[in-house]
Formats: sequence, C-alpha cells, structure tokens
Amino acid sequence: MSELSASTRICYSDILDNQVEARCADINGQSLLRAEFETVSEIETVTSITAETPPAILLAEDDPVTRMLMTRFLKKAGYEVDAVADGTEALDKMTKRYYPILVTDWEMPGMDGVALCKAVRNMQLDGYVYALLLTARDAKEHIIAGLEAGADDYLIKPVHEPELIARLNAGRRILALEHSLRAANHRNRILSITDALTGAYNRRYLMEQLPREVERCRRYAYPLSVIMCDIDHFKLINDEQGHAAGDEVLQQFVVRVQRSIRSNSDWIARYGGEEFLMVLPEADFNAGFFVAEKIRNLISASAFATRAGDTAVTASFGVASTGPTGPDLTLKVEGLIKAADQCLYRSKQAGRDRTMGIEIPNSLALLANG
Ligand code: GH3
Ligand code: MG
Ligand code: MG
Ligand code: MG
Repeated sequence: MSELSASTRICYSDILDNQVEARCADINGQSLLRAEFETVSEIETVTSITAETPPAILLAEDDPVTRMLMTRFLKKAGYEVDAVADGTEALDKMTKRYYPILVTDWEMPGMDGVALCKAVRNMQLDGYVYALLLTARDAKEHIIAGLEAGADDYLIKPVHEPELIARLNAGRRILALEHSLRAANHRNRILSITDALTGAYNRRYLMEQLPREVERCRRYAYPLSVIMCDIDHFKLINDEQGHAAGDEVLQQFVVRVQRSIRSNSDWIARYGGEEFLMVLPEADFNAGFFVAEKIRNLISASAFATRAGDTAVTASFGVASTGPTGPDLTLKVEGLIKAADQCLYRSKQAGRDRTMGIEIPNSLALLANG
C-alpha cells in the first residue's frame, strides 16, 4: 500500500452534499513546489546602532576643498563617510542604504540642505536620520527655518572641529536611544504575534495576515492552499505522559512542520490547543496536498522524544486550495478555513492519520463561505 493511499481528495460537491465520494489525489511530487515567490514580511529589520560604534555619515557639501577636509577629519574620528556634492545626490544615496547621520551644507546648487532635510523627513527609512545642518548664515530666522525643515542641529561655518565631534556625539546618544526603542517595539511586535509555547504564529496574526495573503493571490492570480491539522488523540498523550510532555510534543511538532515548509513564504499558526494552520502561498491543490502528506509522514515516521520517553504521534490533515489562478472576490478567508476544517473532520472520521483535501472552484466559493 502506498503511503499516500490513506489520503483522499474530496470533490467540492461531496462536501456540499455531505457524501464522501473520495478519489485519490493525483500527487506528482516536488516539481509542483516552486521556489520563487514574494515574501510577506511584516517584521521590519532593526539596524544596529549603539552609542559605542560610530554610525555611517553621509556628507553633502558642494565645495570640494571643504568636502575633502571634512571627510578626512570625520574619517580620522572613526566615522565611515560617504561624501556627495549636492542634495539630489545625497537623496539618491539615502534611497540605497541607511545613513544614521546626515551632515549637510545649507547652500548647494540644485537641492540645498534645507530641501534635503525636508525630503529626508518624508522618506521611509530603516531608522532615524540625525541631520546636522552647516550654515554660513547665523541669522535667527535662518536657523529656525533649518530646524523647522527637519534638521536636528546646526553649526555655523567655518566649522570648529571639536564642536562638530561634540555635536555628533550628542546625535549618537539620540540615535542609540531611538534604536533601543525600535528594538523594544520589534520584540513586542514579535511577542504579540507569536505563540509563546511553540514559537508558531498565533491566531491573532493568522486572522490579520491570512486576508492579506488571500488578497495578494487574488491580485496576482496565483493559487493558495491552507492546511488545517490536528494531533490525533492528544488528550491521551497528556493523560498518559503528563501535560509537560504534551507541551514538548507541541513544540517538536512545530519544529518538524517548519522544517518541511518553505521558510520564506509558507508559515504556520497555532489555531487552537493542538490544532495548527499552515498557509502556503503559490501552492495549488496538488502542491498543498503534497506538503500535507509530507508533513503527515514526517510526524508519524519517528517517535517524539519527551521527558516521559518516546511518544508515537500522528496527526490528521485537511487541505483547502483556491483554483490554479487564485480566488475571485467571492472567496472569504472564513470559507477557506471552514473548508480545510471540514476536510480535517473527515480525516478524523475516516480513521485519523490521513489527509483529505478540496480545491474550491471560484464558482462555488460563495457556498464555501456560507
Ligand atoms: P482527536 O484525535 O479527536 O483530535 O482527539 P484529541 O484527544 O487530540 O482531541 P481533544 O480535543 O479531545 O483533546 C485535545 C487536548 O489538547 C485537550 C487539551 O487539554 C489539550 N491541550 C490543549 N492545549 C494544550 C497545551 O498547550 N498543552 C498541552 N499539554 N495540552 C493542551
Ligand atoms: Mg555650499
Ligand atoms: Mg486532536
Ligand atoms: Mg483539536
């Protein structure tokens, strides 16, 4: 008996009529799994800035001699410096990488320092840019205009070098503070979307992110599969081996699943106690079914080692996929989850440790929602 033969594809009408007229899915393996895709990544990276390491400086100064002298001086002070001759060039550099410190002359041909500060403040960057404006004008109204344009500080030319270093040090303290706040936000965001026990995404993230995934595959016309899975007789594991061993099984279950899905596009969320939902963008029915079977076999292939000893674990799976060109406007996330859940239910009814799945044709998506 083939290891896939216990698992079946359910025709959509079977689900609707509540009659299981199962037929074997046509599984033809790995070629269905595509490697290229866009990653849905919400978690922004946090650029490392500390008060100790000098951050990179972008210097905009049109006068070649001043530019050369300041570059030399800043490099000597330990900074990495990229120097450009005007605001437009500086802006272009800013779009290519993140410079935590911008030192800019006010008067330059083309885009001047004030316009540059304004433009930088309107950019979405990896972190805060501490902007220091160099000006030959010391009239109060000019200084106010510079600060209002987004500069954090100013220095009146000719630049007194020790003063410049002192002001950059003050800027670095602010950057380090901003960085630690950003890192704390990042950690909080991760905690708020992660299941503490298993490290899988939590249900809150699932309900936030799955509608976005569905919307993306609708827009770009590619398929999507979701796999609902539930560990079989998990209560028995708890009862016989203890709750702590049950917890370990849940943790190892997620590790095994994560090893079998594409790390940059597929993801797993804990749906409930011992129930998980896998989301596979760009996977059509055959690919989704194949992944479910791969995971099912990986779970049952070897025992889970827990503090209570080796524990044999099996799980049941339900796969729901959109059509090959993605869903139309009628398919709702709830319909997709419900269809996967119904297939899972059928897997349980049919004896557990198996996969059942359906492809939801667009014409029938409305019925899946209901
Ligand atoms: P079935 O094959 O029908 O799914 O049977 P089952 O025993 O797996 O399902 P049931 O719903 O009867 O039991 C699920 C159990 O999962 C009950 C609950 O105490 C346990 N559980 C839920 N969350 C956790 C958890 O975080 N840790 C542990 N150890 N157990 C949990
Ligand atoms: Mg100038
Ligand atoms: Mg269960
Ligand atoms: Mg359950």
